[in-house]
Formats: sequence, structure tokens, C-alpha cells
Amino acid sequence: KKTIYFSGIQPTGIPHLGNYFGVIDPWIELQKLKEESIGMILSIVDQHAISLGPLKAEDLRSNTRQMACSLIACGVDPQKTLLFRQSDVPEIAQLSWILGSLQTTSKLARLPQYKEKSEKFKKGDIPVGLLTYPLLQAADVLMFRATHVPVGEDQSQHMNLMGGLAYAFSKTYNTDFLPIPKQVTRKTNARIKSLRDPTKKMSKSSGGDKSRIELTDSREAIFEKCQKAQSDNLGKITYDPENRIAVANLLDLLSAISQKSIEEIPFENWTTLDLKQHLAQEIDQKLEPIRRNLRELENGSKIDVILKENEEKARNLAQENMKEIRKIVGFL
Ligand code: AQP
Repeated sequence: KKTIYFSGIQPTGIPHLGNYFGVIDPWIELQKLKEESIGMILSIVDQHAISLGPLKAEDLRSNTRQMACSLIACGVDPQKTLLFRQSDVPEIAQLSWILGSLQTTSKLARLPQYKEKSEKFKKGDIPVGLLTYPLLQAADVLMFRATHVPVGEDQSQHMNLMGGLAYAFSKTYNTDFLPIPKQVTRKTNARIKSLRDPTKKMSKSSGGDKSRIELTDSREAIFEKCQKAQSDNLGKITYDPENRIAVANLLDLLSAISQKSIEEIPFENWTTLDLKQHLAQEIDQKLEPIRRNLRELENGSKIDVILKENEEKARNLAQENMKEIRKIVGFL
């Protein structure tokens, strides 16, 4: 079977360092090694973005465009990666419906992300999309018969569910049309934590502005957020992830951004302030070229051309697979 990498990112805001290290940077590394025979498909999952309830149409549209620009600004290469908008391929939603017939509501309701996000709603107000989110996510991947899924560590439970669905589809219909996709998660930096609460992951939609560094943050904003990041008053810096979780979080982030191991960071004589300043400096240096590329892309029309062209390419691939799936299921 052909090797196909697939991943998705929600246009729910500006990507942050968690998205960067969880998926964008690994994606760019894979892209460098890509051989002709390997497929790489990256989706801006705008249908997922309304799973917590509707957004203003204008906001969704501009967030989607901005996410596309951000991905290209970080180094996603449209010559090597098929970057497309999920809602341009309606076959995905049809496959999600088919997968729903193979899944129980209780299993979906037990998923940790559902439990966590549904707690923010009053009982009786939880949108259906929040529960069925993992079905749509599985459909994204299975639609393209992807074999490998680069994602952050937070997606492990959804990946298990996806594997179960591919297996159930194969058993139910006695077919091997849909491969069971493998999660691809780096051993290091697969979970970047919030700057304000190192027990939580850095996230676009929770934790507040100061908890995340967004790829568009200015130098001033980066220094301010690092300055205000949670640390402790225990004096000289030591790396002790069990007892000094907040300081360890900042060191982990510094290690990720500077591509140095913890042992290579000369923090012995640093104060917390020194650590925060080194961190801010490294982040700013890393993000400077991304910010520059992004400004150029946002003001130009290149991105609109790419999305338009890829709408057709992605749709053709999906339609071809959907024809076979419809036969297998009995719709044709
Ligand atoms: N903190 C993180 N560390 C490592 N990887 C992360 N990812 C997200 N947060 C971290 C990875 O980024 C990819 C895209 O994520 P998403 O846009 O689908 O949304 P998410 O996983 O729910 O992340 P967010 O930023 O917290 O978004 P919201 O707030 O909108 O739900 C995934 O591969 C994810 O693993």
C-alpha cells in the first residue's frame, strides 16, 4: 500500500508553539525526506472548528485563510504537501456518517477530550459536534487511505478510536480498503505545556492569552509572556520536572526552541529572570522569519490560488476513494 501522511489543524485561532512542535515542525522534517512515491496531505479542518458551536462566518473564513498562510510561512511546501480546506471535500462528512454507524455514543462520551470540553457547557447545551468530533477526524484520515498520522501526544486516544474504526470497517464489510493508520508522534516535545499552568497543554482555545506563544506574537509580546510565565521562588535554576514543574516547563521549551538537550543548556548560574530572558530571546529569533513570511503571504493572493487548486486535487482523490467505499457499504 502507498505511504500517505495525513494531518489536520483547526482554524480556531493562530497556531502556537504547541501546534508548531506537535505537528508543524515534524511535518516539515518529513517533507524534507519525502520521496516521490509518498503522499503528504495536510488539512485545515474548518468543519472541526465549529464543533463547539457556530463562529461568525467572517471569522471562520479569515481564520482559515490565516491558518493556511501560517502553515506555508512555517515551511509547508505546496509542491510537496497537498494543503486543502476540509469543507471543500464534502465526501469526508459522508464518510464520517458511515463511521458513526460503527461506533457507540458511550465510547465517544468516555473520551477525555469530550469530557473536558463538555464540562464547559451547561447540561443539555452540549453540541452534537463535540461528541462526534472524533468520527469526523477519523473520516479525514481514512478518506485519503492515509497510513501515517503525525500529531501531538494529546491525540493518542482519538488515534486509538480511529484505528478501531478502520478495523471495524474492515471486519464489517470484509474488506482491506481502509488501512489502519499509525500515529507518528515525536519522543520529545510532543506535548508543549501552558506557560500559566504547566499541568495543562498549551492550547488555542483555553488557558488565556498569556498561556500560549502564538506564531505571530511580536518581540514585545514574547518577552512579556515569558516574563509572566509561571516559575517558582526557589532561586538558582535546576532541572527537576517532578518538584519544579514550572521551571522544568520553561527549560523544556528552551530545549525545544534552541534544539539543544537540557544538558547542553548552561543554566547553572541563571536566575529565573535569566531563564525567561534567554527563552524569550530564542523564541523571538525563531519566530522572526515566520512572522515576516506570514505578513507577505497574508497581503498577497498566492494562498488563495493554492487553496483553489488544491480543492480540486483533494476532491478528486476523495471522490475516487468514496466511489469504492459507497460500493463496499451498499450505497452504489
Ligand atoms: N500543546 C501541544 N503540544 C503538542 N502538540 C499540540 N497540538 C495541539 N496542542 C499541542 C497538536 O497540534 C495539532 C493541531 O491541533 P488542533 O488545531 O486540531 O487542535 P487541538 O489539538 O485541540 O489543539 P489546540 O491548540 O488546543 O486547539 P483548540 O484549543 O482549538 O482545541 C494536533 O496534532 C495536536 O496534537
